[in-house]
Amino acid sequence: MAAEEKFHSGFVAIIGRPNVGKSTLLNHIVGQKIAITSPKPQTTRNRILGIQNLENAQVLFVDTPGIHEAHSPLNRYMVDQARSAALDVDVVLWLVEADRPVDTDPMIPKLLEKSTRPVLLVINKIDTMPKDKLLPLIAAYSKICPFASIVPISALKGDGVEALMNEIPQLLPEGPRYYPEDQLTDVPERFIVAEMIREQILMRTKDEVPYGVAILVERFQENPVKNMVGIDAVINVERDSQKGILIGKGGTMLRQIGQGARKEIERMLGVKVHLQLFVRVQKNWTSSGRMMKEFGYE
Ligand SMILES: Nc1nc2c(ncn2[C@@H]2O[C@H](COP(=O)(O)OP(=O)(O)O)[C@@H](O)[C@H]2O)c(=O)[nH]1
Ligand SMILES: [Mg+2]
Repeated sequence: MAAEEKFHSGFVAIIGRPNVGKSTLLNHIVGQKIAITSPKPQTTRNRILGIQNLENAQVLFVDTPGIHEAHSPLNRYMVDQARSAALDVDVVLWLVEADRPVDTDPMIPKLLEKSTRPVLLVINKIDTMPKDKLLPLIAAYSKICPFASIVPISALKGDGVEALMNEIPQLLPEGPRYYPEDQLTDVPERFIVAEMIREQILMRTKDEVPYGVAILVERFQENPVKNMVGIDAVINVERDSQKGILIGKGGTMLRQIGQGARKEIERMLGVKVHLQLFVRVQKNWTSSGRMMKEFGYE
């Protein structure tokens, strides 16, 4: 028998400031939308696993909330998720944006100092800047930390992602395939459904409204005979005024949120979906540990 190549597996955290494109990269890697994205910061609230199956490796990517100065309990929870993921993995991908000046905030370098794991600096969104600006940017970043390498990419267009992926398996320890080959994530469909509803709210509302919502899927009922799924979900908000905004004049806003989310959910599940949304006020839930826990942020 020919000598078999060793199998590698392990965890790779995708970290960075809010909005740099972490979830966009995760979706591109697994080839399916498992993490919601938006132009607003603090879109991602939880760690989300994306599984990449290769012939000789299984790479477990962990998408994380953006690292920032957090003040509210919910934001502190989010940043804690990211910080612990960064220290808990085999490889760290630190994403920064190409169209921004060099990120000199010491928060992330200080965090990475605590880890002995290799860190790859990923310069994302290179589609938004002239090519001749790239080399000076790489040179400037290389002074910040001893990176295992610096890789420019566009997570949106896919440029450079393959080069980035080629670097990763060799940095992982030898290990088994932890998850079956056809599995893309460990989060339940219900979670992704709730996130897709929240994504529509991020797209369609502004100011503090999207930051005050938590979605609970109360019913997820498969009907194999009709080949459809019935879903009831509650949008919890912090204040009466937010409830009014989310329902909108004559219910138009809630209808738009429902239609947009239903399309995304149907694409994911591959069946017809009947989606019913309700809005409920849970006064100041983002500062209540008990309610945060109830909504899955614990
Ligand atoms: N032009 C461009 N936009 C990107 C790229 N990657 C992400 N974005 C956009 O940046 C915004 C934030 O992306 P998201 O993945 O939610 O960022 P996260 O907060 O780091 O997870 C979204 O509007 C994305 O479409 C990229 O490579 N190029
Ligand atoms: Mg994200």
